[in-house]
Amino acid sequence: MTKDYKQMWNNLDINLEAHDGLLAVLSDAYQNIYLSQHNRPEGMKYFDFVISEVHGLRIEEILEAKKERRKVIGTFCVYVPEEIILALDGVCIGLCAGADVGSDEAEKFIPRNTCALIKAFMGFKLAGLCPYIQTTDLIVGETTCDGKKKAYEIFDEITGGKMYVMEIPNMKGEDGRTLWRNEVKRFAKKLEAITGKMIALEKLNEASKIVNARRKALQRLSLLRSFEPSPISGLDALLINQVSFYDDPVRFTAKVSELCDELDERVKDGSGVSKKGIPRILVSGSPMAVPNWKLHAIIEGSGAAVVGEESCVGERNFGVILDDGFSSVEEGIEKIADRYMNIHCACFTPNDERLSDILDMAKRLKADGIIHYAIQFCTPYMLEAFKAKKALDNKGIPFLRIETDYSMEDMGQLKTRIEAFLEMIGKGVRV
Ligand code: BJ8
Repeated sequence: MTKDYKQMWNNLDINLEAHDGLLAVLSDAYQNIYLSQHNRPEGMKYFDFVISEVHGLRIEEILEAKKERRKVIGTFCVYVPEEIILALDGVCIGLCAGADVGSDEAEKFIPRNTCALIKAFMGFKLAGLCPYIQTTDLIVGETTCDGKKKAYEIFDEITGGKMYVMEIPNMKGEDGRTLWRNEVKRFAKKLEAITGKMIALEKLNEASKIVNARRKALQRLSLLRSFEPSPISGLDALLINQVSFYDDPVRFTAKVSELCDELDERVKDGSGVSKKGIPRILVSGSPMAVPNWKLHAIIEGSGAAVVGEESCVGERNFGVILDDGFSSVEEGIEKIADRYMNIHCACFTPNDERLSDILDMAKRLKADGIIHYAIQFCTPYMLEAFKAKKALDNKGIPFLRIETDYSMEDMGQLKTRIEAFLEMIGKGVRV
């Protein structure tokens, strides 16, 4: 941290003692997992800095934005249309949900066997550990999985009525699309009401360009990982994707582009972060919110390279570019709604498009195997893993199914399974 933020946290009702403990654990984990990596690109220094200031400088920036009467909108899902938030001068923030904190408190409100991500966002709030939640004017939920849907009802009470829930259809037929378009319109009206502004065409076009530019920068980063050896570690790429949910979008895009220029040079030189010939792994499944680095750390610590994430903290967030340049606000809202319906979350049925996405990514990124990651008790991804395995078996692509939570208790067991998987890939054996 560049300075002492205690007064700011105190004003936000943060539990200072517990928060100090959290930052100490985070800093140790970052040192061990990230800063111990070799041959990292220079451009990662910016992202190291952002992480070191995760509850400091960025919170200060958000509080400055609030002084300018800008509204802060917290989210938990990549279906929330950020363009509309930005068009109304809002700040869009992905809320803390990636660490095992406050679970004792959370379990007073939700069952023990709830997925770690839901438990975490409840826990962060109940334990007074997330300054982002404290800055929000509105928290946007979505009817994706049952766990989130029901947890949002409780979260609304805990946050003093800050929740707003968007209805996401379960199926992508015409009725589902119509429902979703109406939901996006309802969301736009809600934001207009809380900001006291009307969406202007120019602002909507400008916001769409900002979000698209970030998507394109992340696509460029993804493409660079297709080279062998990969010019950046999977851990670093995961971190960049995690940071994309709360950094200022324009600054973030500029920094990712600078980093990609550096990675371009590495590719030209044929240099990378690891040796050529090591197993290349695509991770697919539930999202990994910051600071969930567990699986990547085990895979890369076992001598493989993670070359992509078929995940909402990854390709599902940036894979589809919005058809921007609208001639009316109405056209913009409809195109925005349609763009988001092209995200293939396991909450939809059927969801065969996701299987095609996994196969496409495996091919494009030259993956030698897929590790399917489901957060324990995440029913949509745990179940969809079976269909994914069948689709990959049919193509002869090795597949390993992992279910885990945020705790470190199963690290040894996971490492053993992953090492065995990598060994089989190395011998060209199908799993
Ligand atoms: S679009 S994946 S961000 S809903 S891990 S809470 S699904 S039980 S996060 Fe998600 Fe949007 Fe879908 Fe992506 Fe439920 Fe699973 Fe928990 Fe999950």
